[in-house]
Amino acid sequence: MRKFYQKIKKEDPIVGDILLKELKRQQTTIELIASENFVSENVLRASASILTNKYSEGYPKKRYYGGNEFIDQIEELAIKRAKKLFGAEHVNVQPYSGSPANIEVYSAVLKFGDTILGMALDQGGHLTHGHPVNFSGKAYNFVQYGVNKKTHKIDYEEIRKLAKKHKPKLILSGATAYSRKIDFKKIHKIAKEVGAISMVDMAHISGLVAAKLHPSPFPFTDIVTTTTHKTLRGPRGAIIFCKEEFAKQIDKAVFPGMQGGPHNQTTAAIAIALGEAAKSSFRKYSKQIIKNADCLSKELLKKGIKIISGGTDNHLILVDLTNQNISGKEAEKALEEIGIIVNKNMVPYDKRSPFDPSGIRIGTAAITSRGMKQIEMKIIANLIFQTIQNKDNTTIKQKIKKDVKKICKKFPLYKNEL
Ligand code: DSN
Repeated sequence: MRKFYQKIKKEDPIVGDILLKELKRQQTTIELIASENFVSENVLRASASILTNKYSEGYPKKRYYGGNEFIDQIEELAIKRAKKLFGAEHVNVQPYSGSPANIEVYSAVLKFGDTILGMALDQGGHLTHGHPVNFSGKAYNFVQYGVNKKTHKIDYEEIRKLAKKHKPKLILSGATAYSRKIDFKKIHKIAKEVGAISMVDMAHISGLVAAKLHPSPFPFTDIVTTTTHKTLRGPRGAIIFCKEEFAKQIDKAVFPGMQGGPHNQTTAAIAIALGEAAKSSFRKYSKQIIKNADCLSKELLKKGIKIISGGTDNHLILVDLTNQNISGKEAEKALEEIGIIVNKNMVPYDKRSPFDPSGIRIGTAAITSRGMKQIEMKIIANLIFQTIQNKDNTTIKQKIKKDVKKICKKFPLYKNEL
């Protein structure tokens, strides 16, 4: 891998040097961003492949450019694997990423101004689930639900009440900062009670769904979106799945409605990732992600750190720092200084601002890809705790930094030349 980037450095010293530095950063830090992962070497190879050279607007066998024989094969394969892995009726693998995928769904089945029920960002949702600064919140009339004030879990009765009151055309579930299982079936039933389309954005948990470790939104949900680079461990991209009745509208909304040429190198990498996710080793890996998150969460709780909803069922832990004399922003910074990478995050009913919220969000997918297990989770929990306690003590932080490097060395990342 180093050699690969050293070659770039010979021709373009500036870019080559940045790539080498980023490689070292990834190799020598503990990556706990809940939406990130480390892809396999084959996914990486395909992402950097010659398919980046090709234009192929349209869909397999219906392209606007010649020369797409092999591009058709790769896209058809990705579609076939996605259908099989999740049990979906129709699949579109062209969305550039999760945000465009969501907007493409809204534009496929709704009119501007229509009402959508979605989870608020500061309660665990996503920008594209109706935040006022996002296109979704400007173009559609979003009504937002959140989590219960006491349990910090989704309150399905609240969703039912809001659905009955506002009669949305679409009910959206899925989250970016919610650590519990989501009852997609219950939400689908509510949607049908009020005549709404049901939609699930399963981006964070799609790997766990593929591994049958989280209740699946298939086959009943009308439309499902996912990014491919989180627990699914693929390249940066997205997929839209839908029932056959929405297929034409969805495909039209993606191309030509929103996008131009698909990123074929990404499609190839998605096909590889879907192939990997169908293997029994992926289920074992996904089980370990959950075991690691559970262990890390319990270790932090033991140290008196508050965890939103009291624990986790998935890959994600939302840490509430309000009793720790440190804000989310300060914690993110102190942890980055010692080589542990997290993101500051709002906690439900946060009194602080999104720029300096009360929490941090932690995920275990990336470190599980490196091979770390419970024994490392105990050490990492202690390193997080020590850092939070000693945020201004440079000597202690220098020592913790050495411990982080030691763990990283034991779990090498991208040592092979690709
Ligand atoms: N940015 C992603 C996340 O961190 O959850 C969602 O798109």
